[in-house]
Amino acid sequence: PKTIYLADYTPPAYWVDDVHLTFRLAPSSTRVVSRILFRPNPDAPGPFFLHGEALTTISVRIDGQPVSPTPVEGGIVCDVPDRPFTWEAEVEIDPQANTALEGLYLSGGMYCTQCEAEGFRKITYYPDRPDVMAPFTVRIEGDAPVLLSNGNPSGSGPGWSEWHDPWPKPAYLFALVAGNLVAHRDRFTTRSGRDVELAIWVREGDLHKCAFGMDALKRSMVWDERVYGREYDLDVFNIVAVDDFNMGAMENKGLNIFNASAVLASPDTATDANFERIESIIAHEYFHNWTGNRITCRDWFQLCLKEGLTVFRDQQFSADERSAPVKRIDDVLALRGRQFREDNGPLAHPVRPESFVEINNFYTATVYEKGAELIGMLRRLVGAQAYDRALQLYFERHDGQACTIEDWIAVFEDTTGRDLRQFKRWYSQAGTPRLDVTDSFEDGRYTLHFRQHTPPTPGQPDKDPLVIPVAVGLLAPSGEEVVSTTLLEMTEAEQSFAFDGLSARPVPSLLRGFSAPVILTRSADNAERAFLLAHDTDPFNRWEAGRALAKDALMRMVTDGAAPDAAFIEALGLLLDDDSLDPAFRALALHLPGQDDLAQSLFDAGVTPDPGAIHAACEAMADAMAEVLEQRLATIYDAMQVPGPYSPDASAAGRRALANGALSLLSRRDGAARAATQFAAADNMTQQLAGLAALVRRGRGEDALAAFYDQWRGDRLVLDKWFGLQPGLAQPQDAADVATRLTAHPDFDWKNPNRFRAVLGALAANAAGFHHPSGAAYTLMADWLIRLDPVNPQTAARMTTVFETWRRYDADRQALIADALERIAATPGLSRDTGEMVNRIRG
Ligand code: BAL
Ligand code: ZN
Repeated sequence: PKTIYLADYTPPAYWVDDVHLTFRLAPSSTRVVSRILFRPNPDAPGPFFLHGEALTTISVRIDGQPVSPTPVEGGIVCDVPDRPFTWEAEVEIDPQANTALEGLYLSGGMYCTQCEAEGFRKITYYPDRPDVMAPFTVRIEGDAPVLLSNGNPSGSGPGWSEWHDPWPKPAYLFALVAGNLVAHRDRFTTRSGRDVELAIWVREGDLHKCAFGMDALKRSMVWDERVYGREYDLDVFNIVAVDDFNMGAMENKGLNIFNASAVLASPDTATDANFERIESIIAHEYFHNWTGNRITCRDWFQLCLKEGLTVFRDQQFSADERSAPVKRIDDVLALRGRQFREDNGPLAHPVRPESFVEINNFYTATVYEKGAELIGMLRRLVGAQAYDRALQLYFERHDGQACTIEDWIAVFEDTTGRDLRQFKRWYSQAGTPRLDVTDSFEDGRYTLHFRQHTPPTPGQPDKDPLVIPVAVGLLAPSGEEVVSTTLLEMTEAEQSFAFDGLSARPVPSLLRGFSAPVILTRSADNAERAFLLAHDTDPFNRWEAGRALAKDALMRMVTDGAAPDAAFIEALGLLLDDDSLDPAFRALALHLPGQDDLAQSLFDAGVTPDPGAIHAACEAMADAMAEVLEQRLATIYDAMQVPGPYSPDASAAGRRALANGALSLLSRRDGAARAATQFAAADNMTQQLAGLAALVRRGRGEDALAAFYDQWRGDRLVLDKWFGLQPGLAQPQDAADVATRLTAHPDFDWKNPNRFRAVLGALAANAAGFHHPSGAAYTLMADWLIRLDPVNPQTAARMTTVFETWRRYDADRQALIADALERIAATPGLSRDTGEMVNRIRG
């Protein structure tokens, strides 16, 4: 397979001025008729090439005259006139056979599309690249009652509908949906007075699950007007829920298509976490209308231009709608859990990669989440007001264009006069920087010494110093803050910053709010951490101090056989008792660090992690916490019960999170009696699932699992929870067996990405189970990846990342994983997607 390089980018040889498509829908023989106005690009003359894959050509004409294009790899070439001309083609495609869920496919009898990144070429011949933008008119003929496409409806009758999208867009934003759907409708009036009809289209039985998504959409529309000055620009905004979908959702112009799990929610079927995720994904896709659609990417190497920015915007939205500190902690947990893991392994790549084999493999935590961190750092460095001005310039200057990171950086340079060349290294340099800190105090002067260092990553042995914004506060020994949050700008490999006029050596609170995506190393002692846990004014660092204490205690248990640290548990108890603290914040503090996170920290400290020992340490720590804090936890459990009907709002969700954190620990003391009661009495999914999880964890879940299955077997999204919970919570020695049994279950519809991920993804997330020395989970995973790959390469390739940490482990585990990877790599006909991933992971 061919590697594609950013350095090889050339502009398109032909522009498109207008697109007209007619679809005659039939499950295995859909006809697509295209009429496209092309115009040669005088700045980049070249052959006339159109992408096309799995298309049966019926006819092609140029300016009405039949022509015979020549098939070439990935498409066709054709002799064309040296002037604007009309291309007309009729092709036949087979949506029913399309299990890859890319292009036009059928999901439960409903036609839908997914074109990002390169799916449009499976629909018709076209320059399927994001820098070719055009207005589209689409006519759909089919017997489904609902026929949708992008833009505004421009006509309809029995068996047909027509749509016109006036905003020039790249083909990856094309969408079509046809099916037996019903709408949850609403309206929105933009601040300049445009009336917009809103609809969420679902199967009839899901109509009661749309209200929250609609509310989130309207809140997103208001927020983008208020915060970014961005208004919606069509008469309709349609969202469709689809069962079979590779991603979370897709921002097609005016017709967002959502994985059902990312939009459908009712109190009885969705957890608080589901509601929160839905709110953020609805916002994310809506915000793409400006950051992605009106201004798109020149090429796929610039993916972070729209994704990093849109993630940053959806994070800002959630922080405004909910608790900002809790949101920041959640986002950093996700960043460390997924992006740091990626950055520290064989799949590390820059936020703007320089090459790829299959672009679908680069929809990564690095492009998305680290991409968002870069925007946050820029905003911190230039200040909120300059950020706002730069964004307005971005929207004015680039509306209707396909842009690059250079364009993005330029609006900040032009607005602020700053030279951002060094900052731009963040886009090209992979790996998580380490920031080592030491300090000194003399004659009232406190000095912080920083040293930055980014370890080598594949293809990048040497790294240059980055601009690192370090937000710092200083606390006096009394606990009083003597220097409020100050932003230090580190630009050198080593740099010192001094604070004068201090009467005593202060305690530093470093990297407040997690001001840069780095790993901070400082030989802080636990007394200092306990001090910050008690006194820091920065909520993120307060949480961070507690987490550092927990991590230190757990690592000592693993490496030295230490007992659970009584001082840590006592500090945690004080925090839990502090009713002035947000319950959601206390719930986060109660969570022990993840076992994968501990494995990486041990590895970084030069210890080969043993997942079984890590699991045992976490269990012993949880037992000790439950024993010591039992009375407090019982009080909290009772006090945090939320009376009245269920509401997914942040305050109620925070109380439930704290109560359920307490429940999980209390189940170790009460024979899971509270969990059984809660499970039986629950009137919402958050409570029901927390009860079930606690029962399963304690080995008392058999009856509850059976009851849950009987209750929810008709609801695909809830059944995914049932499938995921079991391998996720199984004891290490049982996890592979549990997953094997589930994959033989009649409801294991493995071609559905959500169901596949529910079982295999949950197995991999159970670190001690996945890495059990038997190697059974590795074998099971490889078997299923080999089976899924020819059916759905994109989802199979994504799942290979479960092996990305393999170099951390001992020789026996490495040998077992190497065998699994070797077996996948040797599979005849392996997809480009999975082939690239396995090769990169093997290194
Ligand atoms: N553009 C792919 C899905 C998303 O990031 O919104
Ligand atoms: Zn996105």
